[in-house]
Amino acid sequence: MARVISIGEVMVQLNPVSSGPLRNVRMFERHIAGSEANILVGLERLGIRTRLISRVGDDELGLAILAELRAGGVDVSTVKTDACAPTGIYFVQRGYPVPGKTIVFYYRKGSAASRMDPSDVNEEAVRDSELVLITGITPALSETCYEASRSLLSLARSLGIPVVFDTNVRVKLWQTGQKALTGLRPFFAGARYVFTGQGDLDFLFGPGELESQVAQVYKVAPEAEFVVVKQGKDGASVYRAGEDVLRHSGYKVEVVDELGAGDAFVAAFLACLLLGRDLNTALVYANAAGALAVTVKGDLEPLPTWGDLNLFIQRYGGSETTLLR
Ligand code: KDG
Repeated sequence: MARVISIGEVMVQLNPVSSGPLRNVRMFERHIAGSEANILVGLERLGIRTRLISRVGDDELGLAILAELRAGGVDVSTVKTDACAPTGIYFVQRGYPVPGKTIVFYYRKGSAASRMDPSDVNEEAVRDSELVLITGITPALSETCYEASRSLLSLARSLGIPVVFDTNVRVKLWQTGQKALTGLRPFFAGARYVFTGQGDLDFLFGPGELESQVAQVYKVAPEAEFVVVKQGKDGASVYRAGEDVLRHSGYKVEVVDELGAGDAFVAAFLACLLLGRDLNTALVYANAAGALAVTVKGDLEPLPTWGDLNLFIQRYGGSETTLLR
C-alpha cells in the first residue's frame, strides 16, 4: 500500500567535490536524484509509504538507483528496466558564476525514463493512493512522457484521488514560458494542491507582483484548494482559495548545495497534510526541511526525519507563521 504515488525520472547526479566551473573539476561525488523521487524519499523518511512509476536503463547506474530508492523505502515495483536506453545522468556546478547558486547540465535526452509512455501507468498501481504527485518535469521529458503524465492525471481524476501539482519548471527542458504554460495547463486544471516557486511564476506568467501571479495560477487551476509559493531563503507563502495568506519568513542557514530544497519542502508539507496537521504546522515543517536540504550535498542525503525537524525548529525558533490577510 502506498499513500503517495508519483511518476518521474531518477538520475545519477555527479556533484563536484569543490565549487566553481566544471571545466576545472576533476573529482565528483556520485548521488542519486530526481525531483519526484526526492519527494517520495522525503515522505518515506517521515513515515509515509510511497511508490514511483519510472524506468531506468539496464545498466550499473540503473541498479544504483533501484538500490537507493529501495533503501529509502520507496516501492519500486512500478519502475521498469529498459534494455534499449541508458539511465540519465546530470552534472552539478556549484557556486559559479553566481555565488550560492547551482547550475545543472543534463545528459538525459533519450534516457530510459524519457521513454516512459501511458503503458507505464496502470490502475492497479494507483488505486490505493491518497495523493497523486505530478511535477512539471516529467511532462517536459518527451512526448510519450507527456502522455504518460496525462494518463496518470486522468486516472487520478477518475478514481477521485487528489492531485498535487508542483510546477517545478526546468527552463532547459521547456525552453520558453509560453511552451511550459501551454503544456502544463491540464496539470494546473486537474490539481487540488499547487506548489510553485517565485522563479517558476516569473517564467510562466512573467515577472510581477506575487499576488497577481497567484491570481493567474488560480485562473488556470480553478479547483486548487491552496497554492504554495516556495520563496527559497525568504521562506514560503500559502494562498488559500479566496481566503487568507499564510507566510513564513524562512530559516537562514549556510548554503552548501541548494538543489533539492524545494522537494524536501514539498515532502514535509505533504507529510503534515497526510497526518492531519494544519497548514501553519505544514508551512513551518516544510520551511525547516527546505533549509536543512541546502546544508548538505545531494538531494536524498539531507532529507530529514521528524526528530531532525523538531530539533532544528527548537534550535532555530521562528516557528510562527504570519497571517497576511
Ligand atoms: O529538484 C532537484 C532536481 O531538480 C534535481 O536533482 C534533478 O529532477 C531533477 C531535474 O529534472 O532537474
